[in-house]
Amino acid sequence: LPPPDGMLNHPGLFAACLRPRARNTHKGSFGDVVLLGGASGMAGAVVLAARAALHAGAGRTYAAFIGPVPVYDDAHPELMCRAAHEIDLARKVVVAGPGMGSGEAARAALTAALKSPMPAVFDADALNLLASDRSLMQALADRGNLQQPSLLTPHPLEAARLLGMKVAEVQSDRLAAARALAESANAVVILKGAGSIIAAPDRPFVINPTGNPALATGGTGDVLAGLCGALLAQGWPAHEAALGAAWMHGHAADELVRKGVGPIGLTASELIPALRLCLNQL
Ligand code: B4P
Ligand code: MG
Repeated sequence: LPPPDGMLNHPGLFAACLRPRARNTHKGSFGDVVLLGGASGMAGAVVLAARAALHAGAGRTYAAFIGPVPVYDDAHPELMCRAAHEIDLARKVVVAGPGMGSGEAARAALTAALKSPMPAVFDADALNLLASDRSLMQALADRGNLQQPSLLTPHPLEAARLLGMKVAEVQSDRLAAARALAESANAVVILKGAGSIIAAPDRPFVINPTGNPALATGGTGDVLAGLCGALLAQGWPAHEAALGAAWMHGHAADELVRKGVGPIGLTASELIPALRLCLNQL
């Protein structure tokens, strides 16, 4: 990606997906996304991902909880809160993993997500579950054969678990690790960290130039996953969604740091409206 040149620079590799909204349009045109996670004690992860999807333009956003279901999100009553075992995944982009846990209910929810014909994002505990079970990993690879796009968003520890390596091995050759994972999962991969790598089978890799250490705080990964889901719901192809999400996530953090909101003390919640600004300015 070219480095940013002011807020209105168009990052060339995903510029074609940045289209103005038609005047005569409605929420059905911007897709449904369901954020699947939120085991007991980890509800915040799925709420952050859902708020990110909402602010990134998804038409309808559902937060589906493995654990106790809040009546609604106080700060964002626009979000529809559901129990994970009750959510109807038909015609919804799924983002599985934020705060999902690793119990039987999480496994059942992930199994359902893997069967969805819609594009899907797998993050956090969904990746850890995939790493622990060959049959789930096979189901993921099968999605690619069926032209059901999958996007994986591992941090280096999650990538190491998926590849059966140590974190140091992943970090010593991040390009090779991202490529190996994209091949074995038959999916688009964002290997996160300073200089996130976007890899996909049969595509050249891309190193994302945006972002900074302000992002090294809890919840920013959940925000990235929600952003990926919203872009997929709005019809972005998986590779472009990965490029755009990684670039905008980092760029929003760079802009916040420029204004003094970080590098110390940036919160994942503050990143969300900055992402909306970035998308609208692009
Ligand atoms: P978890 O407990 O699994 O953390 P999490 O819930 O996934 O956190 P979150 O979702 O908020 O953040 P994520 O990393 O997904 O465990 C984290 C553990 O994994 C760490 O304790 C560590 O052991 C290991 N780990 C994670 N990252 C590592 C790394 N880079 N090197 C070695 N070990 C690592 O998402 C964070 C987001 O912020 C990503 O988009 C990332 O690209 C971005 N980001 C973070 N630091 C950045 C930086 N310096 N520059 C640019 N972007 C950065
Ligand atoms: Mg994470």
